Amino acid sequence: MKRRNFLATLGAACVAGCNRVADSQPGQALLGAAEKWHESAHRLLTDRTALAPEYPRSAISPYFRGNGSTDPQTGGYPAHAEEGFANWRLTVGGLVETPLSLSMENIRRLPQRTQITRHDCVEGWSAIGEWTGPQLSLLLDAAGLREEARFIVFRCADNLNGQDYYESVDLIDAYHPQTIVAHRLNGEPLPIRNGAPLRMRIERQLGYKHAKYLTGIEAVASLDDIGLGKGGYWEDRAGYQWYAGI
Ligand SMILES: Nc1nc2c(c(=O)[nH]1)N[C@H]1C(S)=C(S)[C@@H](COP(=O)(O)O)O[C@H]1N2
Ligand SMILES: [Mo]
Repeated sequence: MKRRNFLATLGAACVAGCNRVADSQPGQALLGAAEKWHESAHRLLTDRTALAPEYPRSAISPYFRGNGSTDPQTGGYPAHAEEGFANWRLTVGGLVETPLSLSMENIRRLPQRTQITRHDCVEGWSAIGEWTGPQLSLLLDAAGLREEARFIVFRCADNLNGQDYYESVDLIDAYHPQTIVAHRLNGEPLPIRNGAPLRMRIERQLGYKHAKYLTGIEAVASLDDIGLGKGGYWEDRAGYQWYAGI
């Protein structure tokens, strides 16, 4: 736990204090070096397939706050919300053998995993919640990843300051047993503020990696041509680390 907190704090300290540094050329190099250091140190110190801690029901936070987008007004989202997300679809595409388009019913009928975990946001808050949904690995295996696939990109319905939110992970996190496509929080369908009707839970990564309002899952060989090329909304804009392992 100490090590986990240490690494989380390291990430948090940098994000809070490094925005100005991130704008300068030497700053970029420094952040790049720091990220590489974090990634390799983390690889040495931890087994990336190890499970994140899980908690008893008594530890669940009474209120799981929403952060970032909490009520999207784009991508047809308000209309979906009005009909209780009855016609929401999740696509699985890119470098796969069989592209999928799944209904909420399809997703609810898959084998489910439930886990009580702690969410750590770089802005300095945490919350514990119980999440339920199928493992991402099930969906990827159902679609059949092609050999060239190296990363999984998550597409979202919301738009922050005019740009679509997105995120990505490598295949180690994509196939981690606690990486799930969650549709329930604390036994109820996801509230809108927490990403209804579907959001990622990637328990070995910091909060911004957990894409909410999930519309698509895309297998790619490179992140260069996705968004601005850094692998995520905040990575593109604020110099957040792409590898946000905890
Ligand atoms: N689509 C989308 N996903 C997102 C965000 C967002 O603004 N849009 N914010 C991220 C951040 S910074 C955090 S901490 C968590 C917050 O999840 P919560 O709203 O359930 O607390 O969602 C992450 N996923
Ligand atoms: Mo966050």
